[in-house]
Amino acid sequence: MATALKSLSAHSSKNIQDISSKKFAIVVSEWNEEVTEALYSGAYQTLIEHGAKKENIIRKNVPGSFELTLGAQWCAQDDTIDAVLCLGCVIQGETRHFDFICDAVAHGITNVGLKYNKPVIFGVLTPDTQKQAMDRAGGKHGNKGDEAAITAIKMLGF
Ligand code: DLZ
Repeated sequence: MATALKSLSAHSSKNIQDISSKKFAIVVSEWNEEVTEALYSGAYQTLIEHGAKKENIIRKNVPGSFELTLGAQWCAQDDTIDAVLCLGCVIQGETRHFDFICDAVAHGITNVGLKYNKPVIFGVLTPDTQKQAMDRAGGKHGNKGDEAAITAIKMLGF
């Protein structure tokens, strides 16, 4: 598995620009809350460490990852928002629900970014187990929230 080899929190310094005037929206799914709160902490801290101002980071919650797309759209349509980070965790269950949610949110988030012509970042974990999720939410494989924040910063420096 790719993330077993590379920490999600590791990144190069290429395309890291001044983000002190940039405004970010972070949309957080409430499902698997222990995981998504850890993703949020990682994303928020990474933006702050790279120079974002607290007042320029807004947080919005949605019930589940399926709703990340609409939450992202409501944020992206605000002209003052420069980038949107979508944070969620869909854990594989016994039914096909997992596939439907993952497909919908991946396509939905992609489309919002293309429609509003701004970075809309896929910070969604899709593990088989809660343990794999925690390993990627500040555990031994880093934090997907950090990766989402760095990705947003790098896309703003494109
Ligand atoms: C229904 C559901 C299930 C079974 N599993 C998850 C999950 O692992 N992660 C997640 O973020 N959301 C899950 N949901 C909720 C859906 O994303 C969505 O909120 C509901 O289907 C209502 O549209």
